[in-house]
Amino acid sequence: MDTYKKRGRPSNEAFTDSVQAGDFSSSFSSLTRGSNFKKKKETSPPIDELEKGLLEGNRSALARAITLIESNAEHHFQGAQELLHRVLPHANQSIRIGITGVPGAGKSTFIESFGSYLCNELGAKVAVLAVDPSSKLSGGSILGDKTRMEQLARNPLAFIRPSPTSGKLGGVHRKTRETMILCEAAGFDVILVETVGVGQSEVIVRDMVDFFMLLVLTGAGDELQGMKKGIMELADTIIVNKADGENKHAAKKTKAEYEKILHFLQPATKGWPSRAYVCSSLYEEGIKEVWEVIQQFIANTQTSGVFEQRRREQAKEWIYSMITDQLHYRFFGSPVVKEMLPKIENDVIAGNRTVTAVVEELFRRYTRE
Ligand SMILES: Nc1nc2c(ncn2[C@@H]2O[C@H](COP(=O)(O)OP(=O)(O)OP(=O)(O)O)[C@@H](O)[C@H]2O)c(=O)[nH]1
Ligand SMILES: [Mg+2]
Repeated sequence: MDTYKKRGRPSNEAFTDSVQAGDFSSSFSSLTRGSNFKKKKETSPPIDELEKGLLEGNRSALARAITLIESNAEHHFQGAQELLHRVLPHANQSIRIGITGVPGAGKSTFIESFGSYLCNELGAKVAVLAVDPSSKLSGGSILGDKTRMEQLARNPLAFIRPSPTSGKLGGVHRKTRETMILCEAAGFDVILVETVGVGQSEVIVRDMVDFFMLLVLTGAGDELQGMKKGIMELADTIIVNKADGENKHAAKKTKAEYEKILHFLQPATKGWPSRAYVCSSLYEEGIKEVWEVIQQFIANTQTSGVFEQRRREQAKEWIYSMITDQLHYRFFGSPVVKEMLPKIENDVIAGNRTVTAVVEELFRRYTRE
C-alpha cells in the first residue's frame, strides 16, 4: 500500500469545513439556494444531493453531512440515518488510526506531520477527527487544532473536523463512528482520531480504530510511575515524541524503558507485540517509520484475520454502546425521573431511605410512564 489510488473524484477545493456543529441550517443553505427557496420552517436536508456530493468526494458535502449527523434536532435524525444507510456500502475501506497521549504530548503536531506525509508523499486522502468528551461547547477544540494543523488544514487531500458534542440523540461516541462512515464513503483512505488520554475517551477510541498509538514524552522516570498500565495495554505502539535537540538522547532512553515495560504487558492486538519508537513531530523525523510500522501491522493482522475479527467485534460493541447511550438519555430525560430525582436525593442524604429502595421506586415509576 505504497501509494493510494484515488477512489471517487479527487477534490481540489480548499478546505472549507468551518461549519460549527449544530449550525445546520446555514450550512446547507447553499444547496437549496436558487431553487425557489423561500424562508419557511426548517426544511429537511437534501439527502440526494448530499449523497451524490459525498460519493464524489466533495468535501463541502461531507462537512454538511457531518453537521447533519451531529445535529441534535429530531427532524434531522431521520435524514441522517437515511443518508448513512445509503452510503454504508461505500464505507469500511479506510485504515482507522487512534492517537492518544496526555495534553501537550504533541498529538496535533504529530497529526500535522504524519497527515501531511500521507497526503504529500503517498497521495492518500486523510481525515482527522477529534474525540474530546470533556469539551462542553460545540467545536470546543477547533481553535487549537486548526492552528496546530495549519499546513494539513490547507492540504486539498485532507479534511479536519473538530470534536462533536453529545446530545439527546446519542453521545460523542455515535457521532464519531457515523462521521467515520461518511469520511470513508467520501473516499478517505486514512482516518486519524485524536483523543486526550486522561479518562475514558481512549477506551472509546480504541474500540473504533484498527491501530491505536500512545504518544508520550521524555522525563520518563516519574511519568512511567504515574502512567496507568491500562492505557499502555491499549496501545499497538508507543511513540516517544519531541525526540529533537537536547531531548534526543533522553527520548531514546525513554523509548528503551517503555520497551522493557511493554515486554511484560499483554499485547493490545493478538499476535502483534507492541514496540516503542521515537519521533519528532515538529521536525518531521521518524514519521515515515511510524507509517512503516502501521503498514506492517495491517499486513500482519490482515493475514492472521485479526484485523477483520476486530472490526466485527467493534461493530457488535457499537450496538451495545448505542443501547447504553439511548437508555441513559431516555431515562434521565424522562419527566418522571426529572421530577423524582431531587426528592430522592434529599431522602437518601437525610438518611430517611436506602439507595436501593429509591432506585427501585424510580425504575418502577419510569417503566409505568
Ligand atoms: N520540540 C518539539 N516540540 C513539539 C513536538 N511536537 C509538539 N511539540 C510542541 O508541544 C506543544 C503541544 O503540542 P500539541 O500538538 O498541541 O499537543 P497535543 O497533544 O495535541 O495537546 P492537546 O490537544 O492540548 O492535548 C506545542 O507547543 C508543540 O509545538 C516535537 O516533536 N518537538
Ligand atoms: Mg491537540
